[in-house]
Amino acid sequence: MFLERLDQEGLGRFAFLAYDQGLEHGPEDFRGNPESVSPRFVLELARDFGYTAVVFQQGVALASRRLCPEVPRLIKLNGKSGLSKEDPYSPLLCPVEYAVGELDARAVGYTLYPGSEREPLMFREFAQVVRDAARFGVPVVAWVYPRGKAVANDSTPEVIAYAARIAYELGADIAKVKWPGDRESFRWVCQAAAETKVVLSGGPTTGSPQEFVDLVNQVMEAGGAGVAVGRNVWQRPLAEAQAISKKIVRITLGR
Ligand code: FBP
Repeated sequence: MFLERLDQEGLGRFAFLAYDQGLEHGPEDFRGNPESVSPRFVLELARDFGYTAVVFQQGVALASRRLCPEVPRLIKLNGKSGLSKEDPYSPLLCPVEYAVGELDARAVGYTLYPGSEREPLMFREFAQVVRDAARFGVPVVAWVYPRGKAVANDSTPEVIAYAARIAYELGADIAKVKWPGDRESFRWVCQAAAETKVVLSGGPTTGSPQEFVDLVNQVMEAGGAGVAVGRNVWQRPLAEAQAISKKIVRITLGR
């Protein structure tokens, strides 16, 4: 519901620039391109190339509220560091009401780890997020990453299709999932998600920018609704980040 808050042209396609890795992975992710330590780097790319939205945690959103205010913000409501090795739980840190009212969220996001021992907690929190988002009129993006001791392999086509279906069953507007290995598997992932749109989660930076561009092409050919990409853009130096952004936005949004 309310996808028009993000997608005023009604394209049904999305290009998100994810920038929550400082919390999830730590600052090592920024080391190769120190300019990316500041959210200014991604905000200017999003503004100049027309990404659908940037993805920020509450703190980054607050600190950068006066930078490029015209760039839509997708506020990540839960999060965790990468330091714990337990079965993952990513707690709700920011209520939908605060994200919309104070941070001007055009959409909200939440990471689910199906298969984790703490799955029930996250499912309950997420179900509440879906209801709150409907009340405040914003769409919900679910990061769905099956993970934990019970999940032997999180990248099989079956597991990723299950992830996409979970997003649909719980009421997400958009599911963000990992690459299942090939285009035909991704097609099934998109079908399994029924009305929920499916976007690709970028993953670690590929050797060449073209490798990632090829992946984005396959996603769109398979019926995907776009990408939510981070490192494959902002781990590259500015000129390369600009060049790949131009291609990503052209392939996904057609502009
Ligand atoms: P990338 O494109 O950099 O992979 O970002 C996508 C993303 O989902 C981020 O939003 C998140 O911080 C990160 O990946 C989580 O990655 P993981 O938990 O798989 O290490």
